Amino acid sequence: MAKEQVTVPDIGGAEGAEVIELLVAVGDEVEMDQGLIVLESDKASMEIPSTVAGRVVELLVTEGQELAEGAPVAVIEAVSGATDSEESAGGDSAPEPAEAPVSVEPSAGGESAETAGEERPAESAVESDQAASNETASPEPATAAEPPPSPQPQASTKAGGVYAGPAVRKLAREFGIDLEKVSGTGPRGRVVKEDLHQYVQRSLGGQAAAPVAGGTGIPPVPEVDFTAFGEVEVVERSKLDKLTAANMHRSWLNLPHVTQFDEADITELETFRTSLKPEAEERGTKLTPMPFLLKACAVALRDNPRFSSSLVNGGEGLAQKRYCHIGMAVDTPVGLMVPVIRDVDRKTIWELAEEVIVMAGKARDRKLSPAEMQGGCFTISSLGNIGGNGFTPIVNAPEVGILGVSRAQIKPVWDGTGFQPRKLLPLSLSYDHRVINGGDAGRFLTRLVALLGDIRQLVM
Ligand code: CAO
Repeated sequence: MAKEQVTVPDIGGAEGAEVIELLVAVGDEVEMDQGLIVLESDKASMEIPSTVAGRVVELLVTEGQELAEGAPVAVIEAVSGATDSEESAGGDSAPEPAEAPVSVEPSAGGESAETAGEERPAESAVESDQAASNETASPEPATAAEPPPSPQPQASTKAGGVYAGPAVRKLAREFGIDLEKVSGTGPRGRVVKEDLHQYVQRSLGGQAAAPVAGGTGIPPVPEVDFTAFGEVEVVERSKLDKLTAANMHRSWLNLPHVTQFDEADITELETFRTSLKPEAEERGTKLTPMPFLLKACAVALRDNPRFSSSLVNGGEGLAQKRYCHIGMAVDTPVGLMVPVIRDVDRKTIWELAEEVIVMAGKARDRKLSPAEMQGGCFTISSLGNIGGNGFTPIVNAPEVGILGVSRAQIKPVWDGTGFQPRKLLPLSLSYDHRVINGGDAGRFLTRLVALLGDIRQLVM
């Protein structure tokens, strides 16, 4: 029977992604598109799927190994002649580039979809590149000098319910540390070397001296046996859910958050938008407030460039971004995802309207590539179609600002002589107080409110 070598497909530019889990062992029968291994880069976790149905005859990787595009993963003895590559390229064994799809982890309910057997070339529970680069506790590198653990294909980095790389496991063994007792601060709650250092420091009585900056040293919430109170069903969380949770937790612990609130009078904007609905229909698109919000944010960011920066060099410098890419939080059945709309400042309202629909659709269909979720300068999270008066969004670090948008409502507004019915849009701006001060935020929000109140200014 034909043997096919499965290699790492296009993983969205990720260099040196680490093998964090082997999903199959030699001898296992696998389906086409079934995940063989899980790779984790600083941008994403993704399963590398089999390009053929058959039996695993050789696993060419071990946990902790770093792989790049084209690296061999496994040899599969095909049960039938049909393979991805043969179908698409007349027998060329090079795999199609993986579409790294999101099944949100933010950001996309990866796991449920995963377990439902969705046919995605590579599932990627993606965190923003910025978020990843902001980690104070960086994942331990898999060094070439350190021999990988003996190849045990069934061993998982999640053994015992704990995510940790081989180097960390080795270190934990050497110190006799039970990894289950260590809180992980890496992506997806992964235990990294710094967590072990903190754990040892605390065990030696250094609790008071433990730095708070990395989010370690905080007392864990004790587990409760809820079955003591009634019937309970425990549902496995999706990868996307867990990745989102890790990103949120990291951002919340690392960034001093402040949120400011205001309301924009969008009465005229709404009149204008409504007047364009027939044209939108003719164009086969839909015009919601989102394209106007994107455009207004682009102008406010141009006028308040600190909101387009990120801390670098351990806080010694600020990277000032000269591009205008804005993330848009999308609520999907599997979790929260944040596609990034590029060059917002250079696009028309119609182009943005189209892109909002395309990106939201891709997010919901889990078709976003990692690249489409990276590179944002700022994020908009709109709950306008869902409801609520206001909320305090968590900054998508290492971005420094995020705009929360709630449901617009008609309210009476005093115009000096009487109350007028005006449509008011509640806005909440959260920011990293290490970079943005209250004055910066006040100016940004005031500018945004002015732009949305008089959209003619958007073209100035
Ligand atoms: N106030 C009142 N109505 C609003 C509104 C607001 N702030 N924002 C949108 N709407 C209306 C739209 O105008 C549209 O109605 P019409 O068809 O009559 O014009 C309707 O709500 C539906 O809009 P939409 O949701 O389809 O499109 P959108 O462009 O406003 O938003 C998207 C797109 C992807 C941002 C949105 O669908 C979404 O997923 N939001 C959730 C984001 C989220 O989960 N954030 C939380 C992150 S932190 O956990």
